[in-house]
Amino acid sequence: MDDLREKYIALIAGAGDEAALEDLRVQAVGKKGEISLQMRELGKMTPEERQVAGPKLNALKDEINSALAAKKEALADAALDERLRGEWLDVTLPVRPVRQGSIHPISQVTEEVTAIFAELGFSVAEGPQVDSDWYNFDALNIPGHHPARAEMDTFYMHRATGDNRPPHVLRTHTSPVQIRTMEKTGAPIRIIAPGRVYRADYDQTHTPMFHQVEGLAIDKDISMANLKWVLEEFVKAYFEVDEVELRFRASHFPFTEPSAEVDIRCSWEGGQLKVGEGDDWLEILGSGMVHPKVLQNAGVDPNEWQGFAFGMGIDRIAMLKYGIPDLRAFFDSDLRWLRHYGFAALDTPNLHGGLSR
Ligand code: 2NM
Repeated sequence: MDDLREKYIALIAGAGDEAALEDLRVQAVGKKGEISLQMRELGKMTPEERQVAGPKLNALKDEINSALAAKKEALADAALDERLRGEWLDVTLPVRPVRQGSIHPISQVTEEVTAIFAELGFSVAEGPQVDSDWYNFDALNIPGHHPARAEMDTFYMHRATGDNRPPHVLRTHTSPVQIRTMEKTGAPIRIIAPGRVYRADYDQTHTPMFHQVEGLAIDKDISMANLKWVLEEFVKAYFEVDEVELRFRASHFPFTEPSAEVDIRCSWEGGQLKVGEGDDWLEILGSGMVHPKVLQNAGVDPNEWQGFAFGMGIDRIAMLKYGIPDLRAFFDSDLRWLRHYGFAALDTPNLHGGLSR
């Protein structure tokens, strides 16, 4: 019995895996194993011999079973350790260099413009992109026969058959936002309204959806002089130059009186735009003093208040600043184009860090 014990304890200790251990279990304590065979011998013994040998055999069987169980657990632990060693990873390592998303130039420029006007005391106003023709046209003193209202320029929303109320439109400018703001908050006002606008037009220089930013300042003593200063500050900050020269050309808009288109002095040496120097003029925006009828329509008393307004194309000033030649590329969703012109996702434009780092 001592030989059996020694033999199996040694074999179990040396078993390399669970399969080898199972073979040993069958060989030792299985139905036809060595211990079971010894148990069968008990029948041939005298009762005295059996009383000594029986418990010893049982104890041996228990001992081998516990040795098998302990070894099985040790093997499982070793297997787990081995697996963990293989699967170890350092969660503090930096991430793999994945290609990161980038900011679309139109978003970047919208942020830049917003940051500049925020510094000048203007907050951002927003409104619906589908609006009534009252807010988009009538309130702005644009009469029913005006060419801007023509079917071919404006996207009209269809009504259910039999519904004869006036149609809604996709806003053709962000001015309806200014009207809604005047109605809602009253004067004084300093806001800009950036956003998408829609016109039924598509060629090299026009897309049916584009982006505008309009500004509005209403107070008791606002004049064209204030408009000129604000626009000079804006142009200097936006093009990141110290000096600019603006040229106001008399113009006509239904919603302003007087109205002016504004050019900035520039040069195009070597195809590269330089703002503030040279002999060329670049048209960048339209502006004027808000028409008294428009103030009236929006519930602001024109005998008490007056103000300036202006509007410009975000897409256009983005092309100018970042040298983007083709307007249509803005909306092609071509990732190669975006990787070329896109901006780092985390550096939001602000005036202190430099707008366009
Ligand atoms: C422009 C040019 C001139 C303008 C006017 C208004 C409002 F609602 F206050 F009357 N908002 N924007 C305006 C004035 C827009 O875009 C070329």
